Amino acid sequence: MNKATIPLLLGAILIAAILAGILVGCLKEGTTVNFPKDGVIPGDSIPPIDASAPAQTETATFALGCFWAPDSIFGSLDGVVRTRVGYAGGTTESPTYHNLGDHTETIQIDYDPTLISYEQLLEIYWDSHNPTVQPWSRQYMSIVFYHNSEQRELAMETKQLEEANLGRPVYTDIIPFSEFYLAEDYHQKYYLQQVPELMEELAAIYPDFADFIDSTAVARINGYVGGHVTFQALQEQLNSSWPVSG
Ligand code: MHO
Repeated sequence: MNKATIPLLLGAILIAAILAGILVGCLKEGTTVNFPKDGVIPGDSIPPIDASAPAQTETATFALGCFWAPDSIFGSLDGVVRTRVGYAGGTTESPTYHNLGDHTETIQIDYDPTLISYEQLLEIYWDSHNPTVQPWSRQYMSIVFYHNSEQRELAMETKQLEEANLGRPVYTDIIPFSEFYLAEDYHQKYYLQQVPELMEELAAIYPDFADFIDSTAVARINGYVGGHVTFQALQEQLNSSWPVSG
């Protein structure tokens, strides 16, 4: 080895180390690395939590940026019966992800009001995004779509509290709910859909994708994949009948 090749060799090692660092960093960012995938779904039929879902639910509709993360966060909560993501707030007919028009990415939550309140959902809503940043597109607006006057009052009150606490204006619109357009299948429970091992098992239990979207068990598993439910809590949840206590 002559003297000229040593710096070259050192340079190559340095570049390799930097690339490896970037790669490891990226993997850490992901939601689908390093959690048990075996034994997540008990049995091969509809879990008890789904078989006993309450008939009486209320609905909350929120926009808080990209809908993938909120689907996982709200789906993890005791008292939340089902979640779905879609588009709302605009006038464009039949929006799609690539033809959103003036709509905003939105999550809709059916919940059991005897187990979780609208106020508690609002608390998580405010905690899960930064509404003091002016939205840079209609796709990612911060909006509370209220379904009744009680929801409207609570949204306005908590928005004021949020502004007082943060000491900055909160750019959240509070508007009446009108229409919700369900997003494409590949956006529903998006984090979970990135885990083929779990999706394979779930496809056998929910051959109809509409049932997959509406399942409480699937919402909780998506919460688990997003890191919002522990393995043990998930097992207890899936095996419980309503009312489920945390
Ligand atoms: N940062 C995400 C946003 C997707 S979300 C459905 C992406 O484009 O990968 O808007």
